[in-house]
Order: sequence, then structure tokens, then C-alpha cells
Amino acid sequence: VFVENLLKHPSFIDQSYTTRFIDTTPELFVFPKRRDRATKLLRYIAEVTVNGNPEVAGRPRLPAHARPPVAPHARVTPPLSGTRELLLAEGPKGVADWMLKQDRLLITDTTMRDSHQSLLATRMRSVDMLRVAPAYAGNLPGLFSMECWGGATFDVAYRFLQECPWQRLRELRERMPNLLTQMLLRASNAVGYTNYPDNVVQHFIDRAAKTGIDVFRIFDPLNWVESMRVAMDQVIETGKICEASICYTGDIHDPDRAKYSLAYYVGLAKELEAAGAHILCIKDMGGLVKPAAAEALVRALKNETSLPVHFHTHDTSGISAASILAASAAGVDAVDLAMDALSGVTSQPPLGSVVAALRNQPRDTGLDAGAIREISAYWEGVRRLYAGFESEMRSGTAEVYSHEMPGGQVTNLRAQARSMGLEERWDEVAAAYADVNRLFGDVIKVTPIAKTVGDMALTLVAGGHKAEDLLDPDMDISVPDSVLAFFRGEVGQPHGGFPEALQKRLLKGAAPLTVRPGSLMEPVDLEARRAEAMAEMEGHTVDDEDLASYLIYPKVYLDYMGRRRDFGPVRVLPTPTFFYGMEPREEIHVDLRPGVTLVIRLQAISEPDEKGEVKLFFELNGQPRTVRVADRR
Ligand code: 3PY
Ligand code: ZN
Repeated sequence: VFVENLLKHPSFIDQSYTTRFIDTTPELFVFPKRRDRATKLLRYIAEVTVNGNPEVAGRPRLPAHARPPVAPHARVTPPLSGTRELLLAEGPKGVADWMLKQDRLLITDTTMRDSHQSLLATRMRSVDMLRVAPAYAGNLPGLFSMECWGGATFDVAYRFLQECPWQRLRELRERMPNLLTQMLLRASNAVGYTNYPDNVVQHFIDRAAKTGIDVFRIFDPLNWVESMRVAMDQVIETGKICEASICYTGDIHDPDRAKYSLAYYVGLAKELEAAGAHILCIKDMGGLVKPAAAEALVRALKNETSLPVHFHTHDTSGISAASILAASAAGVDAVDLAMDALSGVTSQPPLGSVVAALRNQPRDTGLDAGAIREISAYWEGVRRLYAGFESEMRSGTAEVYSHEMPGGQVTNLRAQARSMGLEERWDEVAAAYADVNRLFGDVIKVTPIAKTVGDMALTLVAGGHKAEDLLDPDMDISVPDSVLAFFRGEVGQPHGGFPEALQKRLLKGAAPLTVRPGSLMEPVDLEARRAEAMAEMEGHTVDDEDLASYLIYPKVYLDYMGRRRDFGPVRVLPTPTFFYGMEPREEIHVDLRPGVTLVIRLQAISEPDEKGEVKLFFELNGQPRTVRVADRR
């Protein structure tokens, strides 16, 4: 909507005249590129200042003291060598062996990926990450890895933040040369929500490995190892670390949830080891692993396989730090934590507190508490800039054990419920979610199945139906596409199979897939798709990174490129400016690229004229510049 409005706007129609003018009289327009980019940025700022960024429409404003914080200095430069050098020297198997020999508990920082995905609707921008990256490299060289890419961050970067996820990765990689970078990869769904042809997944992995990912955490939403092999094999082929996940659901100590027993998880771990995993991940996206379960799982996986174990959980219940400590006592090799200021509730437990709890104990992490405090203070300042995206959830709750929603979904589904006018009926939505899960045969709730269950639950509550009504031939209930795709086998084969009666009813006699969806898809002609993307963009170059994005998200990618052509590299703007524009007499400093800073001052804004246009009087590096914008408020 944002783009459409802007493109219909008279000043943009004017712009198209200008473009033609450039074509016919090129000699008049040999500006330095910088000037052109600066002009586009001013146009973006003017537009957002006058008409707002639709991304924050109706959301809370920033608190008065919200300012981009100053990042702590890297005290040691170049940074001491860390796990990245280990990977380069010893390879993935060398890293795994090294992990097994450590007494200390190894730690992955999730602040730049899962933490903001779970707390702030994935809206954290690259500038806020890049500023603090050198402090991580310099002051916390003992971290195991930085989870900073993948999951939902990939498409959100394009769709809502108007920035390129590949550039984020490249620049983080440069600033943290000594730390392993880690991503979340949804196996055959890559960083999307549906299965892609094998060679698309392979191309994506190759490119991510080249641009800078060291640890690929791979999961399949159905724990179907068959579906993970293509991604696992490709990661192994690139020489990077293949961390294969066991998605956890249910409760291994509850006799009523025997479907997901300890034996089930151990069997899965052995399959993943046989498939070539370097590390095993217990992926507890819902935060359902209770302390006793953490202990039992870790012990069993360590006894029954020879791989290092990495524990990922969410603090939705409020007691996941206890599970982390139980896992640590049981000998887990690595755990995921978020910096304190972005920890807790649907995010990971607090890194600083776990480090403090283990100090002077056998599994002392050796990380510098002062450095953690400084970095966390920086994140506290960053978090204020995203006040518009905070969720209503203020505390841990045992409710998670009944609905079993993943951390990132709890807040999302609540927002979806609100947009459908069902906010007051959240308890019903959560109960319907649990009922739908049972009716679907007790599935693992993780992307994209968690959304499938959520879509069905919302449809039922909105229509005043019960989950069982789906089995009633006399009931006419509209079933979301995601649900039909799941029952057609397009996501894969669930553990224990599909509930047959429901499947028959929903598919109305059509036969479901019983094989891996990717095995039926023709390989994509990569060069033909590259040519197609270039033609869409009038010859603009499409490199391998762009191609990987275009193959997974063609429309999202092209929309992004269109906005980029109009507004330039808005990723460099400070976060308050990006979301809220500028106030009269405000001045900002924008690092366009290393060594080139723009000083932008908004002097004043005129009243709308008779055509409804507003003039914004800027100073760009001391030179006056005026931008006109149609006032559509
Ligand atoms: C994702 O797929 O983005 C997740 O975080 C799943 O837990
Ligand atoms: Zn997670």
C-alpha cells in the first residue's frame, strides 16, 4: 500500500518526467552518485515525516528519551581469535571435537535473530546490529556463536525494513571476524514458508555460506529427517557446520503424550547423526522443555550419540533459565541465550544472569561480565527505539504448556486476533489452538505448521465453531489454504501419520502426497530465472545473492528493488527517522558508507498549499534543499 500510494503521488509522477529528461539529455545529469542517493533519502524522510510510515501506523509512539544509543568500544582490536578461526583451521568436525572437550558451557547469543523475532516482531534494523558488532568481537571473543540471520529475519528485512538481508550478513561478518555466525534454516523451506525445489535450497545454502554463515541450524517442522537431507548434505558440502535440530514438543514425562517420548527423540538424534550432523540441537521453540526434561534429554542424547548437543529454548513460561542450568549440569555443550535487555518471556533466558550463575562453578563460561553489561545497556537503548513493536505480554506464564505456541508466534497470533476483533477472546483462541493441535494428530508447532494451526484456530473462533465441527459433514467451514496444503502432504509426512478421517474429509477424495515434495519438483533453470529477474528490472544486474532471494520470494524481492530505486539506501537512516521521520530543527548524521557522512537538518515544514502539497526545507551538509510532498494525512 505504501509503495502504491507513493507511486500515485504527483511528485513521483513528476519524477518520471525527470527520468525521461535524464534519458534525453544525459550530459546535464552527471551528478556524483552520492548526491542522487542523498536526494532519494531526503525524499524518503520527507514522505515519512508528512504521511507517516504505515509500518508504525496505530502503534505506540517512541518514549521522549528514545535516541540511538552509543555502542561500547571494542577494547581489543583486532579481536582475539575465537571459534571462527577454529573452524577455518580445523573444519566442522574439528569444532565439534573441540566442543566436546570443553568444561565451560558454550554460549550462543541470539539477540540479533530469535530474540527480536520473538519480542519485537522481527523489526530490528541492521544499523542497530552493526554498531555493536565490533564490541562483541572485541570484548566477548569467547562466545560460541552469534545467531544473527535466517528464520523470519530474511523476508522481514525486505518487506518491512526495506533493506537487503545479504548486506546485513556481509557487514556483520566483517565486523565479527572471530566469531561463528549462525543462521536458522527451515530445511526444504529455506527461509520461506513452503517447500522449494532442491536446487533452489542448494543455491541458497551455497550463497549463504559464501556470504558469511558458518553454522547452519537446520530443522524440519515435522522432524522428518528425509526432508532435511538435501539441506544437510549441501551444508556439509560447503565445509560449514551442519547443526541438525530435533524440534521438541509435548512433555517426555507426561504419560498422556507418549507420542513424543524420550525414545522418540533419541531415535531421531541417531538418524540425524547417521545423516552426517556435526552438532545436534534440541530446538525448543515453544519453551516446553521443563528442567527435568532438559536433564533427561541431554543425558540421553549425550549417551546415545557422540555429537555435541546445543540447547535452544524460550522463556515463555518464565522458568527456562532453570532448564538451561539443568541442561548445563547434565553436560550439554552449548546453550542459546539473549542479552539481558532483550531476554525473557517469548525470547531466550538472560545471558548475563546465566553467566553470573555459573561463575566459579565447574561450567564457568569465562565470559566478561562487564562486557556483557555494556552490550546489554546498548541493547536497552536500542529496544526503546522499537517501542512500537513491543507486545502486550509482560510476564512468564504456564499457559504455554497448554497451547504450546512457539515464542515468535504467541505475540504474532495475539496481534492477528486483535486485527480480527478477537482480542477480548484470546483465551478462546488459545484453547482452540490446543484443540486444533489434538485434532490434527498432535503436531509439532513450529514454522510453518504453527501458523497453520493458528490460522485454523482463528477461523474457528471467528465463525463460532468448535474444532470437532471440522469432522461434521453437515458443517460448512472454510478451511485455510495452509491447512489443506498440510493435509495434502505438501509440507511432508508427520510423525505418526495424518489423522485419516479428517484428511479424507478435507481432501474430498483427492490423494495426498506420501513422498518428499521436493522429490517431485523439477529443478529450476537458474540462469533462465536470473534473466527473467533482470528483465523485470530493466537490465539491473542480478547476482547470486539476489537470485537466491528472487527464487524464494520473487514478488517481495522485486517490490523491494522498486522501492530502493525510488528511495535509495534507507537502511543507513537512524531507526527513529526510518519509522517516524524528522521533527523541525532536528539534525541527524547518516553514514552513507565508510568515510562519507551526510548531515541532514530539517529546518521547517510549510503548511499545505492549494494543491495539498507540503514543502520540507532541509539542509544537506549545509546546503539548502527543498522537497515537496503531497499531504495525504
Ligand atoms: C523460524 O522458523 O523463524 C523460527 O524461529 C522457528 O522456531
Ligand atoms: Zn527459537
